[in-house]
Order: sequence, then structure tokens, then C-alpha cells
Amino acid sequence: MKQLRNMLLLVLMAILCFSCGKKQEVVPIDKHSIIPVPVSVAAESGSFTLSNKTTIVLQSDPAQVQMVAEYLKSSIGEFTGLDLVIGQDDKDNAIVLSLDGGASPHEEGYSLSISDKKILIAAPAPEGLFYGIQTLKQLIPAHEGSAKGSTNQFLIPTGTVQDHPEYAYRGMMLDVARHFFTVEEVKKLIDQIAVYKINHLHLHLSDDQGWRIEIKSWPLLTTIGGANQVGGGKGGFYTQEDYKEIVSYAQSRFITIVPEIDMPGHTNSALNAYGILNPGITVPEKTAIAIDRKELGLEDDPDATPYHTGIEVGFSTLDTDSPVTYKFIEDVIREISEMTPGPYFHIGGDESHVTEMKDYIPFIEKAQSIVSKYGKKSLGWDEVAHAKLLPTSVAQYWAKAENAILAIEQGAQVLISPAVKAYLDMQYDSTTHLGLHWAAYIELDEAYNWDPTELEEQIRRENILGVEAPLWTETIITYADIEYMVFPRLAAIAEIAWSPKSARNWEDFRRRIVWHGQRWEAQGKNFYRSPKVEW
Ligand code: TNX
Repeated sequence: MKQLRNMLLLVLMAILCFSCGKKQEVVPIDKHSIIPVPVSVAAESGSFTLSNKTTIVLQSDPAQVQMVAEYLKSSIGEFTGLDLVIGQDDKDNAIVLSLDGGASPHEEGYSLSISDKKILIAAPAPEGLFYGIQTLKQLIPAHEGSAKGSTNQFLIPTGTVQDHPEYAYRGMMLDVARHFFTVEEVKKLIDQIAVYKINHLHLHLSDDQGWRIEIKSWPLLTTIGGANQVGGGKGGFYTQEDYKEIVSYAQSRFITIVPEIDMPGHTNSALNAYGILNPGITVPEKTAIAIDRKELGLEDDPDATPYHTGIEVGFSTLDTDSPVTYKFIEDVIREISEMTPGPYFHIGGDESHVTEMKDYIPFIEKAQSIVSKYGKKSLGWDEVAHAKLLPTSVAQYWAKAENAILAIEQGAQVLISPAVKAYLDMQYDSTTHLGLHWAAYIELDEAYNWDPTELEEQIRRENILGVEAPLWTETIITYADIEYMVFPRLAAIAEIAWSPKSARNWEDFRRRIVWHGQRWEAQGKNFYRSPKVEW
């Protein structure tokens, strides 16, 4: 009898121990792996049990939060296998989404409060709810659809997070001109970068090798200018419907599309489509156009330049004296602006090596004023600061600090993208099989360990609109190539753009990124396993 009692006791203890052991598996919220690291995190000792019995509850105006609620439901479903119900009643075992203005004084801020019975995400605007959801998703201890049936439970640590971004503009750029990427691929990228609270996607829509956006008043831009890419190949372009689809998908992830048409240089694809835009500079292999036009059933255009499939830059320019050029850029800026709800139009302006400065400056000023005529703010690579900038214009610092400072002296803001730190097409080290290294090799710690306010004394916090990481695609051909160059470095850049400098720390980032690697692995993402991290 006594033996039986002892055995029962042992079994009981084992069960207790097992469950207490299980409890200990809950990583406290302040030992989290959240990227970007939040402004403040306070831990409590319990846990919330996420299961199929959890309801997503919409407080405030349900219409406004419906979209984020559906996003929460589907994205939690993806990596837990749970199927949460969206409801209206406030009850226990709920994730409550509330547009409570009092929660955070910051436009994009949010607070996340997790108790044993309830998770409350409160924000003054829907974007804050979306960011709170991104944080919550990173606290769920699952990476693949592991829930089977209604019994599956995921323990989320209790505590609170108060958070808001350091910079208003947190961006990535994708060059779709050197190699074209489809609407589906761009949407996938949007989903992947939204996780890190990136809120701008800059699309480099034209360059010497390809013109990627349909302009109805200049149809050959895409039929001829879009039919190539680096290394040869079929190229491609977005119809206006495609572009609108990208814009609206991005909006559903609180990402603003920033369209770029590079000018007056980097324009060979336009000069190849319409000879009339050429200042008549001599370029080799002029015969190539004739062949191509005949294939397309078009008349030969003796003034057109040949198409370009190499990666050299700086040889092309629009004719800055010709009225046709200004009709052309106005048509392009108008048609694209009309489809772009975001505030920016990027006019490029980089590496116009064959445009004389005396021609370049008035050209940029005219382009800038056409951009404002169509209600947009003009963004341009740092060289545009040689021209007289409007106070609403933004210069994107990629190469020369003195240009960024010139822009600041004119009252413009700067977007920080130093090639030596933020260029996602730079190789990680000398063994990286993709990318270039003209600016630097950028290992993960190099991408992380810098701050926009510490680059130059004259570039101060108030001059900085934000941070953007560009991916140029001369060597990037497939979606897997994109992933390899973007991850994990974009997570580092996103933390620079979102988190306060005082909260950032390389050793801690290095620890946190491991968890992200596990989730990427479960998602089948082709990320770079940096040797700086113990994956
Ligand atoms: C410089 S960055 C360029 C691009 C290239 C890139 C390659 C900038 C404004 N111009 O045309 O694609 O280097 O890293």
C-alpha cells in the first residue's frame, strides 16, 4: 500500500516537474529576440496561452482595423497552424486591437500589453497596430505550422512593450531595371520586409539596361526599352495595372512605394526606344538597334542608341536642351504620380558623367519643379544637391558627404544610404558569389555597427529623414539571390532606422538574430549564414 502510495507520489511529482519544466520554457519578454529592438520592454512572470480558442477582438472602429486583424490571423496561422476567429466581444483569451489614441503619442507607435488572460495592442493609428502585431509575432515560440487540432498551445510571456520608430522613413530599394522581378516577387519581398517595420519600398524603375513601367503616352519605352536586361535576356515591365497592384499590396502592409525614374543619366533604355531623346552622343554598336526593331516590326530609328546589357555606368544622357525631353519627363512624371499615393517621386540624378554640370543643374531644377507640379516631393541621389533644391526635396546620401551637406545647407532633408554600410548589393566578404565590392565588403556587423548621426558632424538628427538600404541587381538574377543579399543585413538596417541608438547593441543583436534565422529556415528563406553569428 505504502509502496503504491510512493509510486503514485513519484508519478505525480514527475508530472508536476514535467509541467513546471515546460513552464520554464517560456522565455521572459525581456530576454526576447525582437528585431528591431523596442524602445522599452517590461517583463512579468506569467504567460498567455495562444490556442485555437483565442479570439482576435476588434475594438474601436472595426472597419479600420479589419485589415490588420485579418493580417494577424493569417500570419499567425502560417507559422503556428492555428486558425483564430475574429470577433467583436471583449472577453478573456483574446488578442484585442484598439485604436486608442492615448496609448502612444507617436504616430506610428504602439503599446503591447500581455497578461495571462489577454493581449492588448493599442495604437493611435492602424500602422501602430500593424507594428504591434509584428512584435507579437516574434514572441510566439513556433516557426512552422506545428499546431494540430485544438489542443495545441503556444505560451507567450507576459509583460509590456512600449515602442515607436526613431525615423519616419525606413526603406529598402529594389533595382528592377538591371534585372526584372515580377509582381509576385515584389509582393513576397514586401511581406518579408514588413516584418522588420520597413515602411518604404523604393523601386528603381528605369536604367540603362531596362525601362520597367508602362507609360501610355510613350509606348516604346516598354516594348523596346523593357525588352532587355543585364547579360541579355527578355527583361520585362510592369503594366500600369501591375504597378497599381504593387502599390495597393504595399499599402496593406503599410509600405509606401517610392517610384524612381533615373535622369538625365542612366537613361539608355529610353534613348534606345526613342532616338528623338538623344543628344547624338556616339555609342558603339549602333547596328544592334536596327536588328531589334525589325524583329519588332518597327521602322529603323537612326538616332536611337543600341541597347545596353553591360554593367558600366555614366555614358548616357537625355538632351537637356531639347523641349522634347521636358515633354517626355513631364508625361512620365505625370502618369506615374497619378498612380502613386505616396508623397515622393525619385528623379535619380546620379552618375550623369556625360551631362555637363552647366546642363545638369537646370535639368534637375526643371525636373524637381515638374515633380512638385504633380503634387510630389522630389527625391534624388546626393548629386542633385548641386542644383537649387526646394525645402521639401530630399537628397539621398549614397556616395559623397559633401553633397549631403550641400543639401542640408539648402534646408533639404537627407535620406541616409551610405554605400559602404547600407548597400545590400555589396558582397559580405571576398568569397560571396553574388554582388559587387566597389564600395566595401559589408559583413553583418559592418551593416549593424553605425549610426546615421555619427557619419558627419554636419549631418544631424533633425536633418535626417530616415535610412534606406538599396539592392542594385547587376548580379542578382533570382528571388533566392535577393534573399541571400537582403537577409540578415536588412534586419540590421531596420534596427538602425527604428530603434533608439541607446537600445542598440551588436552583441545583443547577434544573439537575437539567431531566432530569426530559425524562422527564416522554417520558411525556406535563402539567407546568408554570417560567420559572425552562432546560428
Ligand atoms: C552605383 S548608387 C549606382 C548604381 C549601381 C550601383 C552598384 C547609385 C546612385 N548609382 O547605378 O547599380 O552603384 O552598386
